[in-house]
Amino acid sequence: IPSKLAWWYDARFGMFIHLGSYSSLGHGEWAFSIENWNKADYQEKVSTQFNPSKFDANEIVQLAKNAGMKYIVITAKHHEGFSMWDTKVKSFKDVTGKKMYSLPRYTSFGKRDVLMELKKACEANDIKFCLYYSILDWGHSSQEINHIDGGTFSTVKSELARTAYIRDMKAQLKELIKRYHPAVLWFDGDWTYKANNPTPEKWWTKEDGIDLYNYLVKLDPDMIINERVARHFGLGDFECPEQEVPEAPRTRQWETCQTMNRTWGYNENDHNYKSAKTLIQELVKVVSRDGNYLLNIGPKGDGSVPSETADTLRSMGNWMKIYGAS
Ligand code: FUL
Repeated sequence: IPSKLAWWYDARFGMFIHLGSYSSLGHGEWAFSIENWNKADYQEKVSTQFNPSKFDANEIVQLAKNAGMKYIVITAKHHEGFSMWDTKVKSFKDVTGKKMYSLPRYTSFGKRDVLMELKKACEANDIKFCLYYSILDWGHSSQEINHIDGGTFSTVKSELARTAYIRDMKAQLKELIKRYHPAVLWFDGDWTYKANNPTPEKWWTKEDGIDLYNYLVKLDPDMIINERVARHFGLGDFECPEQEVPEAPRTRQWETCQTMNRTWGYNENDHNYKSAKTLIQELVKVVSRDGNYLLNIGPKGDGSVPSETADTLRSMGNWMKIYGAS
């Protein structure tokens, strides 16, 4: 195992947190796409309403710690393009181009920094703080959401727009690294499509993934980066099977991410929660096959943790206290 992965490999069990402006709508983190919102309506009617005033970093970290989790990965920016921190990178504005499209600037939430609150609570409890970042961005002026061949992609308007977006994305990532020093940068949204192109050619390429990885490790050589920096090319430091446990043995480190119900972001209509028993069995299977397990919670739009989720984490903690390694 590469030495920078030692703590992560040892950790085995982490918490994923999907929190973004989609949480306020309560239809899951893909609502923008599934419900066919246009940018302006989504931003005006959904994002402005986001107000996670009940977000309690200590409560969340205690839930994680009690369940035996050793790291937390929270969404800094999901596919919708809404930044959870006070980004200064100018192009991350709303569709009118007048307002920064971020939690402290676009909502009535105020100036609290939820990522910093979580980072501090993590540090106080010996939990590693990590960030998720979506490469594709349905809210950014360089891109449009497009439904092609049964999939949802982001298309770029031009090569110029593509290059400028990648430059700005790197600037955002630099902000995140300088401000929050995430132990893991967990990329996602590397599936893209070139506009007006009859062949399924991506605007985000393997070369872009390599370039981004090199850029990031120069900023922080200890930072761990997942394979979704550009999937299927063996890039990054670990693989991310989603909601499945691969057969062992694997050639390199991996982490299965899993939801508690069926979406990652809060979905008020989905009460189909997996039982603590099911999740514990999966955790055991993952660890027995030498993987890591990243179990998701989707706080509500007001930042609070759904009671079903908190209960499940507590039950898992009860099991972990008897059978889990400390
Ligand atoms: C997927 C995303 O599209 C989901 O919304 C979620 O973030 C999951 C972990 O990765 O690819």
